[in-house]
Amino acid sequence: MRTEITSFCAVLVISVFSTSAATSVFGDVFAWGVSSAAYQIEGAWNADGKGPSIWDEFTHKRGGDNGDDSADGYHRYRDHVMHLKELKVNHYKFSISWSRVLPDGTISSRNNAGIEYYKNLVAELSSNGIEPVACLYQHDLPAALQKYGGWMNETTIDLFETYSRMMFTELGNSVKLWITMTSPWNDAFRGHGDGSFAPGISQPETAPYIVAHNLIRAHSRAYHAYKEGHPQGKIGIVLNTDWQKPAAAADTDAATRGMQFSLGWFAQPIFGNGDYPEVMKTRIDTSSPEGKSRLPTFTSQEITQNRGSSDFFGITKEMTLSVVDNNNNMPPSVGYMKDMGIRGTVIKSSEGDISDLLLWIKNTFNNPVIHMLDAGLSGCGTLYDEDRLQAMKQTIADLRTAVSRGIRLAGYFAAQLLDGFDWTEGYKVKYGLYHVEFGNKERLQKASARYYLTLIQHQGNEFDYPKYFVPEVIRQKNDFLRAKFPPDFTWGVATAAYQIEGGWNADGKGPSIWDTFAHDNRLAYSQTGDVACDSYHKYREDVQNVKRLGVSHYRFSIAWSRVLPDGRVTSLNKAGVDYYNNLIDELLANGITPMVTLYHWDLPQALQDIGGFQNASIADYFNDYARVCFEQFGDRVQLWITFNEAFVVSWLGYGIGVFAPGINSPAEGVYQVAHNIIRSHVKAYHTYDKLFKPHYHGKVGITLDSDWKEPATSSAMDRYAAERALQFKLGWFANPIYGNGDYPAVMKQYVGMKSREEGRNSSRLPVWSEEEIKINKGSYDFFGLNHYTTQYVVDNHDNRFTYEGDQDLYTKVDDCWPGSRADWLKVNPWGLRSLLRWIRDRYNNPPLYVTENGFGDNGELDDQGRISYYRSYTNEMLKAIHHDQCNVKGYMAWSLMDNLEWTSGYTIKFGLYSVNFTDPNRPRTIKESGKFFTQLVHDNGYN
Ligand code: GBH
Repeated sequence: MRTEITSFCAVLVISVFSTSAATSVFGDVFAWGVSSAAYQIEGAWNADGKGPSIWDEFTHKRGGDNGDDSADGYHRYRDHVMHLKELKVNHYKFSISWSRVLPDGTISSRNNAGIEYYKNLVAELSSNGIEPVACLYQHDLPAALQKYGGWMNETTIDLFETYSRMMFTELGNSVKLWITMTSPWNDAFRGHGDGSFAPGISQPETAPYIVAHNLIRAHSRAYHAYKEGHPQGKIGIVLNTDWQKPAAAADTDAATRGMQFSLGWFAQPIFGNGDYPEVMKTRIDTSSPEGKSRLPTFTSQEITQNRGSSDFFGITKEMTLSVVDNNNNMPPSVGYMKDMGIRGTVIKSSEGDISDLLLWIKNTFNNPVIHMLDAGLSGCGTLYDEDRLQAMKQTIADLRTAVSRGIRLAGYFAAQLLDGFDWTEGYKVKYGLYHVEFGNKERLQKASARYYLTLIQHQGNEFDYPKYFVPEVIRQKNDFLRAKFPPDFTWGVATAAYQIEGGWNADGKGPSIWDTFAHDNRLAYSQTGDVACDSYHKYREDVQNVKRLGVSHYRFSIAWSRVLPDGRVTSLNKAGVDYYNNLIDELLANGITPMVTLYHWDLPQALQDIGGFQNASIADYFNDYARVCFEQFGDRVQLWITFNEAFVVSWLGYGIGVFAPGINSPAEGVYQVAHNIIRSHVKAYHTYDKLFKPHYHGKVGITLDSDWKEPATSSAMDRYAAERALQFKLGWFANPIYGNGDYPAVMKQYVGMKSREEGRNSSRLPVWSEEEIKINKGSYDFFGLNHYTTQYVVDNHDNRFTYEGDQDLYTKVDDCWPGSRADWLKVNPWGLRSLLRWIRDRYNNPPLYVTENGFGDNGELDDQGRISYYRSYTNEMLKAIHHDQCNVKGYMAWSLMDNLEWTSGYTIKFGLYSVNFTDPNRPRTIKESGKFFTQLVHDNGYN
């Protein structure tokens, strides 16, 4: 009975499977492949006896990027095969580095280690069911041969044949598909015409023609050599070209000429009549000395050898050009370009280009079997390469059209397996389906890879665009939303006491831990906040500047030790209280609502002297201080923030000590400090709630900072790791206050587990009592969020027993995110939207103020980087409100003006106003971003 059911199922499965197989437009036998090239990914440029190639010499001489290490493919070929399996491709095209197997290019220099490498690669591929496609030559001629002229010298043809024969012998049992060379046009023109490729020769009159001539002859020799011994195997050539379209009807001949000069140059001898295109012969002859054409001539024997010397036509389509006739070509164009007599402008590739190109090949070169090697779209290396994915989708749609036009398409090879060295561009552009982290050589799958593997599963047929390739938030990143913020949305700007006030010891102010830290030369260039923007004296001007922006709110912080010089209520300093009273009154008189932060990192030194936030009694001191502020200012201040960035205080201040008070306690202190900050917040919250709210009706919240953490890959492990990272960073504080009153479950689990591993019998993470959980929970009226940037998260075992190590992950940034003056700040606007959604989902969509967001630069007045930052981040916030119903109430730009950027001193500027710190008057000047922001606030959105 059981067997019957099983076999019934099996039949069912098979029939379903074969139905879909039969419907593939590409037929049952189709090569789905990926391509790579030796110099682009192997690295190990001089390992195990490898000789230098012309690319090694070229890049070393040129300076800048080179392929010395690249993706280290030489040592990591097993990883590659694993990725190929993930992709479910059935073919892999790689190229052999000639000088790895024959270091000086000749047979006498045979290097067994090099041969072994390719044998291992091929064996690994074969044993995993992947068909190896070996290319004998892709641009990396042994440097030793260049000494004798390289491809300018006919002898190279013989040496290439010998080398090829050796490789056929070594690998011929396993490799049944060969490519003699890939993109020889590059060697001819780029290598010898404009000199942008190795060997860097720029002799466009004749050299390209001689080189192409020798390459074609070398190709056909290798072809015949292979066919002698392997009549069953297949061997061909891959040619690269741009698709050249006439700009107007009158340019039709010019466009065809362009195609003949680039593609026909190689294709006509090999796939056509065995000789160069007529148009090349005539045009080059006419402009050459009588009887001495710059275009070499094939002998009749060579013509016979050329003709049909390829079992398939490999084609790489690069750009699309719009071509105009340029027969009256003016200098400086000489030689090849002038002979061609066209001018091409790169235009955006459009649907139909590839199928038109393939149709042209079909009609011009006797309908050959074609393998498409997609040059793909280059990217800056993001893991979410939506644009490259779309380009591949378009290519495949084109290939379906091509097939319907009767083109004999046998395979598609996506470019490329890995990010690698890109010839003229070095590492600036990325083509990989897998991202390579060039530091540790780690590979991560991009969205385009996920697209490709799904495409292969669908055998090239169309399928619904799966949302998981690229999260919706990211896909919508370029859809700028033109809409308004809610009518009651509040706009403001933010500052912090130590960063702007100065007057560090004026009128009875006590020292804070930042005064101590700065005076201890812990800030860049030994700078201090002694004077800063001198806002202690210039607050009236500040208020006018706030007003000029048209915002309704100003977020500033109170310096605890200005109000209570030794931190305790007994030390109340009337002058300090007056200062804030004056500031608040001035704001109100100008129609601006104050939002007050009680603690922006400047603990009274006197309280640090008794342990600061490591001392549990800090909660009482903080509560007393908060009460003083509520008493003194609460009649006019209705928006209170207890703490700014509890994480920074805990980790930077007490974990690794890079911020004041500079304490190093990354395993235990850090958790105790966080615990005490939460206790302090909760206490002060309830103090306000009980004693002040009934009269003043104000609101109290805490400001937490968080970057967005995006999983580096779609793997479950990385997704868990990203969630864990957010829980450790934001949930650490948010879960007790905005969630269930306790630490996040995953934190309790991980810190507990790590503490046990370490041999402790209790967790380094403190435990909340039932009572505490009750009062923690809901101790807020709003959520304050500071947000600046994003990281990718990779799951990773970490054996350090610290707050960082406890998380078992590491983070990295995206090559595509623009940088800023601050190392830590990369621009990734959609991170804000993602984070707002995350908070919405975890904490029941609390009313939220973005209490900081901003961009650091050198302080220029025409600060376009900041404008673009604000424009894109606020637009993502707008999407979060409109599309995601996030309960965002307001937004405070960081910062009103340039100020003391903590340990960076005055080197990094975040202001909407510039401040001249060398002038004792500290004059302020509005920046372009200030004007932009004013407009945004005025419009309350984007029209
Ligand atoms: C905000 O913190 C602060 O609230 C604000 O005062 C500050 O001016 C603003 O950012 C701009 O930095 O490389 O070791 O120096 C945002 C969170 C925490 C991010 C500290 C930068 C620097 C760490 N910041 N971090 S370090």
